[in-house]
Amino acid sequence: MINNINKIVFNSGFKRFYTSYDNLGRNFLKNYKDVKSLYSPENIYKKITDDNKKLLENIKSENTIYLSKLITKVESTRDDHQEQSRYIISYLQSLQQKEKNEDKNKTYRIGITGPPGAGKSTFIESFGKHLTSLGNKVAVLAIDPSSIRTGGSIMGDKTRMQQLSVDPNAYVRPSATRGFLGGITKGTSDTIVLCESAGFNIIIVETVGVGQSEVSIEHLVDVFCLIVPPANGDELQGLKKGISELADLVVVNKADGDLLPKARFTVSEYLSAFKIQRPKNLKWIPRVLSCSSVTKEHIDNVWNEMLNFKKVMMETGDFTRKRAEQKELFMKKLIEEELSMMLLNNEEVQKLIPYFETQVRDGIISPSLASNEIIKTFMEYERNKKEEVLH
Ligand SMILES: Nc1nc2c(ncn2[C@@H]2O[C@H](COP(=O)(O)OP(=O)(O)OP(=O)(O)O)[C@@H](O)[C@H]2O)c(=O)[nH]1
Ligand SMILES: [Mg+2]
Repeated sequence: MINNINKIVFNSGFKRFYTSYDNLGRNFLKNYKDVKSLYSPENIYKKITDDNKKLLENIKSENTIYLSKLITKVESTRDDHQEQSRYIISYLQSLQQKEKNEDKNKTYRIGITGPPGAGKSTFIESFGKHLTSLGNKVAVLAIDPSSIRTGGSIMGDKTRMQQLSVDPNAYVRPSATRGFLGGITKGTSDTIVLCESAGFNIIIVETVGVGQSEVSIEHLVDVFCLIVPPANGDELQGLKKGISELADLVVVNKADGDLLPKARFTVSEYLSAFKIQRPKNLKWIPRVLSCSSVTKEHIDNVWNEMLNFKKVMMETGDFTRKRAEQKELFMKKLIEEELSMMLLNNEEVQKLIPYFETQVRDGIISPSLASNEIIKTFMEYERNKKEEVLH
């Protein structure tokens, strides 16, 4: 009898088996060791619906409508879309992994961030055109945290990247961030995989450097480039704080006309700041460059320095290691995020939260005791649900 209660149905989406609570992890591994091909591309492919398979077959097509439809799917919050997205991305990633074994790291993911108005979009327009003129295929993912509030910036970006938008070797995809935590990164990470599978070898991700967004974008790209406008002493203090520590490359934009002396001053300020700062990577001291996105002067230098960075990272093995670590970290982040979503959306938990909030506010219960009680209730609920399946 006790045994029976302890038994649960384990449903991985691929296979169902019965096990006991005590041996859940161990039995999972034992079962899966025998079935090595369980997560093979072929098996994952079987889980993809015919409609989505059709989109996948055409993902490399000149017409980016198929790519766009797939991106819309991974950005969707609908459960069935999310489930399909997981299979689609996993399938594409395993294909990429296979290809990479033959020809290592064909793609380059570039993160562009910087304060509002620094000229990021204008820079990407000129930089992107430069890259396509060299024979690259460039995808630009513009993430705009302000778009939800203002509703207008996305259109602004489209007009700012007018030439790139119509370049047959470029794909510009503005996307609004979603309200919930990490909504940006999950969709963006999947979108990067989709764009690469569609044949784009350079992926540029633009974010505005405010709040947390630049931190998470750092976890999605190979090189992190900070774009700043020319600034004087006081303005610089604000600019240098925080994200310059993450930058592999600082580009002082708008180095043209009257702004040229101010741009030179800004470059020297950043250079001296990096001299006293402990580098993020011992093999690479962040470079500081200047350019003009309007006159296009020195745009090529920025690209050459990025290639230089890639070369150094490939030689040290950091390039591949970083991508592997990013994926692992991402899995952990998703666990945290999805677990807390499940918990907060649980109807029983929802009944408890206002009660505990009041108790905590009034100092009757400590935050840690309250949070523990809530989690315990949630786990109890989940356990009972599993047992119901058995009876
Ligand atoms: N003189 C000069 N102006 C520039 C340059 N690059 C951008 N600008 C101007 O700076 C303003 C802001 O440019 P954007 O490209 O929209 O800047 P952004 O960083 O993308 O702005 P947000 O997306 O709103 O954060 C525009 O008026 C541009 O014309 C440059 O190289 N030189
Ligand atoms: Mg912009």
